Amino acid sequence: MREGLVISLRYGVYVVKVDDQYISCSQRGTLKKEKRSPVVGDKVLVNLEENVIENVEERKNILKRPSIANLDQMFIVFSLKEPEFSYHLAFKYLTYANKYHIKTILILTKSDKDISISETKEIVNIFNKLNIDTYVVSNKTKDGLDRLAPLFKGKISCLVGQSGVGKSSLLNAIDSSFNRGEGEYSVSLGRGKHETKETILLPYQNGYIADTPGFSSLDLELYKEDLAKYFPGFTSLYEDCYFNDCLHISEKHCRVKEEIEKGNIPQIAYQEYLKLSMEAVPYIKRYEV
Ligand SMILES: Nc1nc2c(ncn2[C@@H]2O[C@H](COP(=O)(O)OP(=O)(O)OP(=O)(O)O)[C@@H](O)[C@H]2O)c(=O)[nH]1
Ligand SMILES: [Mg+2]
Ligand SMILES: [Zn+2]
Repeated sequence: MREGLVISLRYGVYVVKVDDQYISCSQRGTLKKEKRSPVVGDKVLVNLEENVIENVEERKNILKRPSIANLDQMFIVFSLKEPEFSYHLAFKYLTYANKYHIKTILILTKSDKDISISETKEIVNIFNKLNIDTYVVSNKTKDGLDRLAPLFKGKISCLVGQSGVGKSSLLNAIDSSFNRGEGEYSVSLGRGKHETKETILLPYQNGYIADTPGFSSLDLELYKEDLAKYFPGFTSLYEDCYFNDCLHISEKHCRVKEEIEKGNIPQIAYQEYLKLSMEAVPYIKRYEV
């Protein structure tokens, strides 16, 4: 039995990296039966006589979307144009990562396109105020990538974001040998064409970076309670609200609202919070009907 790292999964076939070799494997039936199937990023034990994954090591964390384990950090990628930047989606992704206790960094791509510098600065300021590091880059001119690339060193990272924002292009821009397929942005659809089909870990500077398929924000499962607790900037305040199930909307003695009134949490963030909270269902509802 040998230790390996799951690099990718497609149609039930796992690619596992054992030392410097990439081996195609299946999983032992009992793993599937016991709902312990390996995912990308898992450390596994491989039986090299049968090319079968026999066991999965304990995980540091596991995400549902994208399906990946043991992440050190998540880079949430948005383009400034084509597709347009969306606060709504950005806050949704950030809350989702916070729910899984994964460190987040925001990347804004396509800075070479015709966009207003003041608008970009405003976006960066709002996220900086919430202590979220934000990088503005161009995968075309490589502007800004010299500051970003060192962050991947020695870590397991993943790039997430809508189709067409430039996740695969970013990887090609930092290392052309990745040779990732780049898709087209469709003006008529208002999105990319889902070029990347599977999550894959790519070795980079003693770490790994996962390229992932763009997915719809509807795939991010968030309940009202998750938003109240894990929305950027809320986590450290939540416990000091008077009600322990405070949703920070109309409750009295709410710490979150105090910080908003003081201007310590940007208004635009709170507006997006209210919209996301309206869209979400309460966790308890799951058990009704
Ligand atoms: N001008 C400009 N175009 C970019 C930049 N980054 C990506 N693009 C273009 O945007 C399109 C989509 O890029 P991809 O890298 O395929 O996007 P993706 O996020 O990997 O998309 P999926 O794999 O579908 O999820 C391609 O036509 C790229 O050439 C950038 O910084 N500037
Ligand atoms: Mg891609
Ligand atoms: Zn509150």
